[in-house]
Amino acid sequence: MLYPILTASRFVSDLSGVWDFKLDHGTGFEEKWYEEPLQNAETMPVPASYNDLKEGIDHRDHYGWVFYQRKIALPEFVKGQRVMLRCDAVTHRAKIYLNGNLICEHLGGFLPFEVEISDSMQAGENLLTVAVSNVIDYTTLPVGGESDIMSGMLGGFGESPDGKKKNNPNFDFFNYCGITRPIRIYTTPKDYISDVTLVASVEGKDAKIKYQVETCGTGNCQVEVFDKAGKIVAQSTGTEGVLEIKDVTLWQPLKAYLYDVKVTFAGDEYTVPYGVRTVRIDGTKFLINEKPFYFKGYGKHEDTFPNGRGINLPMNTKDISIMKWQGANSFRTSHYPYSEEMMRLCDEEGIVVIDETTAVGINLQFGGGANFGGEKCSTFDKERGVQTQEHHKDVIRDLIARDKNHACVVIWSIANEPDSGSEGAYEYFEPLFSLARELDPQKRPCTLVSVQMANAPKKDCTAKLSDIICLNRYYGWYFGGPDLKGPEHALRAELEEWEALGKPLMFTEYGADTVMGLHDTTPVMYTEEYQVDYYKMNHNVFDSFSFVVGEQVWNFADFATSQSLLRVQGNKKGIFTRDRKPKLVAHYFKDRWHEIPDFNYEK
Ligand code: BDP
Repeated sequence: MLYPILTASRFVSDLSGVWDFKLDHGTGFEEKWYEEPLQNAETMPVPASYNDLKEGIDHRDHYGWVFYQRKIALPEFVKGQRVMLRCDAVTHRAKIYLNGNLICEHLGGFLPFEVEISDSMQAGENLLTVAVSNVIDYTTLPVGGESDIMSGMLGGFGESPDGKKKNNPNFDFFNYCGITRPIRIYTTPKDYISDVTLVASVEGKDAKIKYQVETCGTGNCQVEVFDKAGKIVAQSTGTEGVLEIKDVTLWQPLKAYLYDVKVTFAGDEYTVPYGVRTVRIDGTKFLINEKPFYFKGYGKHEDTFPNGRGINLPMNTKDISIMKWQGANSFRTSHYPYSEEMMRLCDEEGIVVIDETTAVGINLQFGGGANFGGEKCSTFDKERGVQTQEHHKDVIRDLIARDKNHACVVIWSIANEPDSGSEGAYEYFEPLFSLARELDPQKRPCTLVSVQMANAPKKDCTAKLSDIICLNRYYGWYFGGPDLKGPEHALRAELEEWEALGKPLMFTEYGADTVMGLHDTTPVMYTEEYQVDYYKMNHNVFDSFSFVVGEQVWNFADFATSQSLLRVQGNKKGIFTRDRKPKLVAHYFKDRWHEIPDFNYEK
């Protein structure tokens, strides 16, 4: 799906601003709130998560639907154009009404969707209502359980006396929701470009870009490639073909270079910024532009105060600046696709990205399998387990459709910490890997991010399915510690087993909760000194295996989670605090990562 941009043939109007808003305690649809202006509405900014923007648990812990509303109108000059309403992300489920009529429904909180409104708009003012639900369960991604993974084992008091239901995420980040990314109206001519697919190959100093343009209507198609100076370097006609660039400038990690690929069809124009680079795996090496790359970076979250998961452009820029300060070159979009603005920024800035789906929580063994009030149920149990596979396929389709042309994306992560060692896991995941491989025109490597379990190299279906093994390991935190000798030994023993597989392996999570300001001469857990020692121990091990091709810490910054005894106002594993102040360990990483080259680190 094309990102909405302003061109000579397309107009974009961003609907960001303050909308009317109302929490629905169960009567919104019955009373048809979408037909009339909302009564007793509150103000609410769009885009943002609503949870932290008003005081009290009614907003923060709301369960169910909320209604957003505003008036929209179309100016005369768009008459005769195709007019689209595009939502970049509504978390997790959306119903869109125009003048009281349902015009669109969407499931999944982190990917864009759109609906044509050319014929449903009336002259003058129109009432736009977006109803949003945050309810997660065993059919949604991410997955919600019957009991919170962090507090479930300790038991709550069940439902509250007033019958209020609760969201119980099967994952460790706050279930922020609302209209979290922009909603826009954009226009195209009636004959228009609907998609562009670009795949580059490099031979010597030259590159070939295979292109395919999808169109609606009739007209001639022309494609031109411009360099940074605005000079034409390649061109072709027709909706399919090859663009040849002589003496190409490659897109490199931290040394980005983007061409502008401009497509013209009938009266429509659209430009894709495009970086030429190659990615492939050779034995135990991960090659970018044919050179062995070493991932240095982070698992992240889209999580800031008070936006919640709402887009925060300044913080995206700040985060990338901090990454560069620290000598990092990459991150993973844990645990959902990030905004299109962030992906475009990473293309511009040369940050390498592992692009993850919303599949987090496909693991009913979390919290000791307490999801059924202590009664265990296997994750892929046909009747009682997760029912997410079809939706998971849709997410993979939509993610690849959105991000396929990004140079920054080098790996697709199919899921985070699923129950990939259990019965039924291979059958669940094999079709998903096949689908991703079939759909990605660039054939990037695929992985699933693997949870710590006993005997993983033998049991975990990632061994068979993934092109690169990605491990989340907590030796010295959840598993062992504070004495780090035992964990070091166990980590080494596990890596020796993975090595036999002959695939590259990287760490996508390892970390220790650390409360900024806690210090001790003898490192004890939660102090800044312990975090440093924890990472040093892990690096001792990583550095002795040449098939380890990367280290992404957990987490870039502290972040909000559900409340529980294990979480002190959120997850504190950040290298930085939530407001991006460095902990002691940030300086240790700065020294280490500036020493480690981006290429040819592991001999
Ligand atoms: C891993 C999860 C991540 C958590 C992390 C932790 O992938 O989402 O936040 O552990 O416990 O299991 O800090």
